[in-house]
Parts: sequence; structure tokens; C-alpha cells
Amino acid sequence: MLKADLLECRAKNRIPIGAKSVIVYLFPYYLGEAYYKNSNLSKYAVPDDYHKICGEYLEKTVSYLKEKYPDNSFEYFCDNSPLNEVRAACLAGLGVKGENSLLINEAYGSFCFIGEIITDLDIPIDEKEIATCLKCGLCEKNCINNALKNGVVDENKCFSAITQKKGELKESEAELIRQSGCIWGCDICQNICPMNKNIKITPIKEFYKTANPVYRGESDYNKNRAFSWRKQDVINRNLKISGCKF
Ligand code: B12
Repeated sequence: MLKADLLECRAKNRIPIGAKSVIVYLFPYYLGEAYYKNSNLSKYAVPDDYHKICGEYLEKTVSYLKEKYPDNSFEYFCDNSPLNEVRAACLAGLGVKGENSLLINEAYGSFCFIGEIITDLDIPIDEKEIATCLKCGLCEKNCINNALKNGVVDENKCFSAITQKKGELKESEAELIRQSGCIWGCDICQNICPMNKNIKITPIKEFYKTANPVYRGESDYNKNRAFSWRKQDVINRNLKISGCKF
């Protein structure tokens, strides 16, 4: 399959030689509104780091496949992937591409992480047409920093990216944190999406077990959180800007 243009990233070197197929997985992470009460984090950052949680599932699957097909290669990816994962999930028939640029699954909405296993095993192709969302325009209209246009997100304007920036933020960027009350990531284009109404909660128990919706400072910091790859300074800067006192 591997027809899609590859994204520039170090993980490119891990693609098995002679790769033929991609098995795409969705990891739904919506926990139900009660879990997000008074949260100052976007939903994806409430549980422990998804790279770790999804990675463990993918690793187990890869071990199983390697045992079953010892002559083949299998490599898993999740986020740090050379594939455009939204496109891969659409082609695998797991959902439609939203105007918010995200994959929307019929049952779990867009609150799903995407992971995949790339292999040189020749699996019969299950490629689907890329369908799109309702195109109601609500995500584009409600984006806090006008970052969305025709299904493409402007990385320089996306508030999620701004919360992850190192160094000092511009006053206009800091104001977005105060205005939204969110100090990591952003869910506005997902929360407003009609296709995210009445979605199922995730069956993945690790997301519930590690849920911690409020970041109060150093005592809530550990190396397993979704924001830890940026180190403490960035999230603590955002907390200070937000002016929240706990
Ligand atoms: C870099 C990145 C970001 C950057 C930039 C996003 C971007 N799209 O450029 C930032 C930091 C902003 C970001 C934010 C978020 N991200 Co992000 N991100 C990625 C990452 C690592 C690469 C994305 C990328 O560069 N794609 C390439 C660009 C060029 O693709 P594109 O945006 O789709 O643009 C093309 C298409 O839109 C196409 N196109 C244009 N018009 C049309 C129309 C149609 C109909 C079609 C079919 C195509 C099309 O042309 C464009 C150019 O080629 C992926 C993981 C991965 N490897 O894919 C995760 C990923 C997309 N992110 C994810 C998540 C969860 C988020 C956040 C929701 C986190 C949060 N809560 O804050 C936000 C959402 C922001 C948003 N609305 O997109 C998930 C999305 C899961 C899902 N359900 O879709 C992914 C897949 C990670 C994962 N493994 O789960 N992200």
C-alpha cells in the first residue's frame, strides 16, 4: 500500500524493507464528561502519555505477529510516524476526514489516537475512498485563532501548537491561554463538532486509570504525561499565564 507521501521524520528509517501493507488501529480516548470537570488540559492530555499506552498495545500485537510470521518484518508507529496517519486511517475505512483535519470515527468521534503496523507481509488491500465530514463549518468558525481553512490546519496559528511552543509566548498567544483556560493542547474544533455528540466512551482501561484532568504544578508533573516530552518549563509557563490558582 504505502502510496501516501511520507512525512519527514527520523522514524522513516524504521519502515521495513519491502514494506507492502499498513494495518491501522484506532485507540478511542473519550472518557465521558465527568472526567473533564474543571480540567485545564485538552482531553488527550488527561490520561498518561498515549504514546506509551497505545505503544504497549501495538508492541504486544507486533510480538504476536512476529511469532506467527517469523519470516516477515513488523514495525509499529503512533504519532511519531512517517505516514500521514489521518489519511491512512481514512484509507483503511476507519472514518472520515473532518474539516478540523482530524479522523472522525462513526462510534468514537474524533477522540481517537491512531497507530499502525507497517509490514512486508502482503495483506489483501482493504483501501476505501476518503470520505469527508458534514462540512457544517462549525470547527472553522469556532477556532480560537482562525487556524482552520478548508480542512487544513495552519500549524503556526493552531492553539494546540502554541501551547507546545518553547520560550516566551507573544502577548496575543498568552491571551489565548487566558481566554480558553486550557494550558495544554486544544479541543475546541472537536468539542464543537456535531459528529462528536453522543459518542461512545473508550473501552481502554489504561486511559481511565491514569486520568488526571487538572495540572496544578510540579506535583502533577511526571515523565509519563502527554506534555512531558516538552519538559516542565513549557507547561509551567502556561499554568502561570493562565493565572489559575489551585
Ligand atoms: C504535526 C502534527 C500536529 C501539529 C500540526 C497539525 C497538522 N495537521 O499539520 C499540531 C501541533 C498543530 C497538531 C495538533 C493536534 N494534533 Co496532531 N499530529 C501531527 C502529526 C505528528 C503529523 C501531521 C501532519 O504533519 N500531517 C501532514 C499534513 C500535511 O496533513 P494534513 O494536515 O492532513 O494536510 C493535508 C490534507 O489536509 C490535504 N487536504 C487538503 N484539503 C483536503 C481535503 C480533503 C477532502 C482531503 C481528503 C485532504 C485534503 O492536503 C494537506 C496537505 O497535504 C500527526 C501524526 C501523523 N504522523 O500523522 C498527529 C495527529 C494528526 N495529531 C493528533 C491529535 C490528537 C492532535 C490534536 C487533537 C491534539 C490536541 N487536542 O491538541 C491537535 C488537533 C489540531 C487540529 N485541528 O489538527 C492525532 C489525530 C487523531 C485523529 N482522530 O485524527 C494524530 C494522528 C496523532 C495520533 N497518532 O493520534 N498535530
